[in-house]
Amino acid sequence: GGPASLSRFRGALVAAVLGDCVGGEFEGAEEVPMDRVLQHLNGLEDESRGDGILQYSDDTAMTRCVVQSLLTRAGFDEQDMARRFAKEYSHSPGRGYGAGVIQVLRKLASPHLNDVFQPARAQFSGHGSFGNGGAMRAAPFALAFSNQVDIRRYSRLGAMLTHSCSLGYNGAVLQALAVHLSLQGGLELPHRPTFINKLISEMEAVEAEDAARSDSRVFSESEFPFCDRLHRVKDLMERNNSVSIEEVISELGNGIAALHSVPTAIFCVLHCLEPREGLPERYGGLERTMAYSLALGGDTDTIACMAGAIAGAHYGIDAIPQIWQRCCEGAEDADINAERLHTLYHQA
Ligand code: 8NA
Ligand code: MG
Ligand code: MG
Repeated sequence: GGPASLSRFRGALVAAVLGDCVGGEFEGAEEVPMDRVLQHLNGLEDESRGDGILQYSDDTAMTRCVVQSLLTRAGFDEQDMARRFAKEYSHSPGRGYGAGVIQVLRKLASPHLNDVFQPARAQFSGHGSFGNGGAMRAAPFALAFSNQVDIRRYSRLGAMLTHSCSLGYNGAVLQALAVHLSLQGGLELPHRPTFINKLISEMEAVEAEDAARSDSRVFSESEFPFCDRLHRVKDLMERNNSVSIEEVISELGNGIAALHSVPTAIFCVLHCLEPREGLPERYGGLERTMAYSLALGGDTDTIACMAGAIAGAHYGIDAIPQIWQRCCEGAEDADINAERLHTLYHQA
């Protein structure tokens, strides 16, 4: 479909759920041989498999809250979004939330809370969380708002409800911008070389802010940490087929920090735009992106969820095997909500 077509909205939201559900199998595993990944994915195609539906985790649980809030309020409302996070957590606390964010979610449930950003600011001795929990739920901001100023502003605020460190919330901004550019056709062949350059120049402005500069110093990162990682993504891309999984992990990371996972997810999508050795020839780009993300190990559900959103916005819904969709809890809801977001996006 053309830029911002319904198919792209559906692809983004459904593939994010898929990445979370399918990636859960390997979350936290240090080494994941591609054989095991392909075995897992092939298993989804076996109608008679006994293990039933794959459940979604915190990534999708919180994404659903973001989506519902943006739709119900027809825009960003921090009180409403915070309430939904708290309610979702108290209803289903066993979805695999990060160890720190649980404290925030408990405090957000208090009816006496005036400043909904305060609990997040109190995390980690006042430094705030740099986890990828803000970025994993950032895609809907790119599906609700059409202009980059709104996307930047609201993806940042949405993340700050739990992640007040710039190394956390700027990961959400980067993820939302990547989905936005993909939705606009930024990964179509003629535009590909500019995709990463645009992200770098956007993040240069984002990371020039005082808060980002001071957080980088506190955590001994370089002055423009996300930009630096995006430059590494570009270098790896230019090396094309000669990049090993080990190098991707050591250059970009596969961990629970936003800095060690959002650029990684972006790399997965870019790398899998073309057929790759070791991946089945029958796979299309979206299937390649999923398989490759899982083979990196580490925070697989979240990296596959973020890569899924970016890739899904590029390939559209028809690129996602229906049999995969049927295996994943929440895929159908995501499809319905994508249509509602598409309407909201084109109304505004
Ligand atoms: P979070 O805010 O609790 O952050 C996750 C973890 O990162 C914390 O528990 C800390 O260990 C560490 N961390 C974050 N900020 C700081 C800081 N300023 N100083 C020191 N340590 C810090 O949770 P989140 O919402 O960001 O979640 C991140 C990931 O954890 C998600 O992928 C989610 O799925 C979850 N998770 C990951 C695994 C895994 O093995 N990869 C397992 C279970 C849950
Ligand atoms: Mg998870
Ligand atoms: Mg995770």
